[in-house]
Amino acid sequence: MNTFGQLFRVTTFGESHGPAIGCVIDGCPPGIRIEPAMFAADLARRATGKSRHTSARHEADLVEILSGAYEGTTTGTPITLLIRNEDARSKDYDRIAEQFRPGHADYTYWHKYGIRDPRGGGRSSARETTMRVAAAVIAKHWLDEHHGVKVRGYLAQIGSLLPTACEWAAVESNPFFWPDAGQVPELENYVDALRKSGDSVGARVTTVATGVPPGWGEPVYGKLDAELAAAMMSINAVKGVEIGDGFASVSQKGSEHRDEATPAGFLSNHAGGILGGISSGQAIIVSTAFKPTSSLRLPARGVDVRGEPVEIVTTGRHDPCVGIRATPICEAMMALVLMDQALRHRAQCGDVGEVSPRIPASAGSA
Ligand code: EPS
Repeated sequence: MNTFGQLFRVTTFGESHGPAIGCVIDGCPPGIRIEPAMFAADLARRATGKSRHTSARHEADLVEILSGAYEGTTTGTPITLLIRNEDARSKDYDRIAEQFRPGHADYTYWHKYGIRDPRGGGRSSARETTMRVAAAVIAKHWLDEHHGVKVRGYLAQIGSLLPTACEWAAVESNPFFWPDAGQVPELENYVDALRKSGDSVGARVTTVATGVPPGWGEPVYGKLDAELAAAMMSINAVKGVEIGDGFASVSQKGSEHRDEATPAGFLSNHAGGILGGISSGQAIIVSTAFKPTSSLRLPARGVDVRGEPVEIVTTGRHDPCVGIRATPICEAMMALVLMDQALRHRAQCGDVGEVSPRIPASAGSA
């Protein structure tokens, strides 16, 4: 399954070391401005080679629009976006072509398909996330223009390091998307030491959507929170997703967890902006856990395709923490879910007007 969404349907294709990666977006409304330059900023935020803290692969990530647009505007027909791969170094993968990296999808792809593209991990590479970010540029633009919805994220934890402050202004000023500018030197030292040691570490990304009106989502199958969880889980290396207080809700009392309100606004946001699978009008808050990268130069015990024991060492250009550049990917998946749910809501409930005064969203962002 390489297709995501019901009305705003995104299909991605391509391998990390193939000639190109791309996507087809079907069901996109007509009349949206679209030009190659508008993809550059978000693709650069996600890309490798932008700092010493991520993989050194250098891709220009230039988007070609092959269909679905006329004179810079979407026409309602399928949009095809293409990015050519220009800096693949496949020889890095020769020595592990017949081995399974411990903790990597090498093993499961092999047993599922009986064949795999070992070059750069093929489609199990983080490179696949590029097209999600590209497709979401259109979704982010539409959500903002039509509803004033803003989708943003930040790195909320790396290893055991937690931010000591949370300021949106700091997030885009450092290569980690870290919300506390004062801690960046500490982070740099931490990741430098990690990279030198040859090891990797996990991370947590928090993604927040503001401006979502109450009513988006489905009450049973297709709940907004279920689709957000599935969307985040579909990102390579994700091992956990929480909505609002998530697993902390387990130890809370009902009197603590419920979000009380006055006519001036909600007084808390433990629910993460979703009640009964439907947006409440508060900020939607999703937290996503990334596992440590499994491509390590530290030797590990493993087996090869013949079932023989081997010592596995992965060389090449790898991220010591894939979560460092995962913020734009989580934002993209949130935007794609919201765009799809907005169109579904418009289709079924577009005629339902304001039924009573809305409670202002006064709490719950970073
Ligand atoms: C990746 C390994 C590296 C990263 C890649 C993700 O690939 P390569 O060995 O080809 O340099 O550079 O990330 C990207 C290319 C990207 O655009 O995100 C992996 O194993 O997932």
